[in-house]
Amino acid sequence: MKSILDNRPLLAEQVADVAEVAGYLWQKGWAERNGGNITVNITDFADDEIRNMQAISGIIPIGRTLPFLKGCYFFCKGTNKRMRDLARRPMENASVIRILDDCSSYVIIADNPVKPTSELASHLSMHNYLISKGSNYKAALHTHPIDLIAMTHNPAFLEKDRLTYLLWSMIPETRAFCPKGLGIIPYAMPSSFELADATIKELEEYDVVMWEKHGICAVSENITEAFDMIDTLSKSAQIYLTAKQMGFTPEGTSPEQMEELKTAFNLPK
Ligand code: 2HA
Ligand code: ZN
Repeated sequence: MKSILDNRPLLAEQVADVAEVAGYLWQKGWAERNGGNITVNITDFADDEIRNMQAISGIIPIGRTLPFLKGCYFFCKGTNKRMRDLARRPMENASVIRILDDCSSYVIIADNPVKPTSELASHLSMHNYLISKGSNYKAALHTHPIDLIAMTHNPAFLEKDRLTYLLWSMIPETRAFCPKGLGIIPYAMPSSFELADATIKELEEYDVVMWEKHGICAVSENITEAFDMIDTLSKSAQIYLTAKQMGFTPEGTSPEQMEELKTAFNLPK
């Protein structure tokens, strides 16, 4: 079967990276059934032939107008599709969409008419925000990490930057590789515009945000970096949890050690 990836090695590489990350999400137990979603802005790979490709779906409304997405192309995991299937057969479990000139609707152009993720409103709102800020970020990842979600069931951890400092203090890497910390978004209905709006508000300050009692969302230059930030935060959560299971509260690195790290790595916060 003909694929949009044929003779486009750079685009194929992007899709292979998504498939690799989708496999990790499943292996980590963060992607039950159809849990989680991935979108990548692939507009840079849209050559003339892609721009002229016929739609293979009708026109589908986004539900809002996102002016910075005019003429953009996204690779999107399909709604109701499983991460473990995306890992094995990415082009059957995802699709490429074109945002139309009205900036409030899209069509699917390849390879199959797979309707994009239920969290498309949040994902496209995030991409619109990132482009408006001149960001070079192209990837958005939402997943359900057990340890980090469990922490959001404790109201004490929902205070601004409480989890950020706790997780940073478990292992120096977390501060170095997730330097803006972890934003917290109060519970909102999955797939809602309320959740989308709260998410883009927090992106002003963070690259990774928790959706209370639901999951996590990260944006980055590429899907691998987005995954790595969540993986690093989850490692810290695991260290905290392991110490708690051993019967003690972990000491955490001291404020002086944190400050030293901030200076050495030239960190923003
Ligand atoms: O795609 O995770 O938040 C399934 C979800 C919705
Ligand atoms: Zn979810």
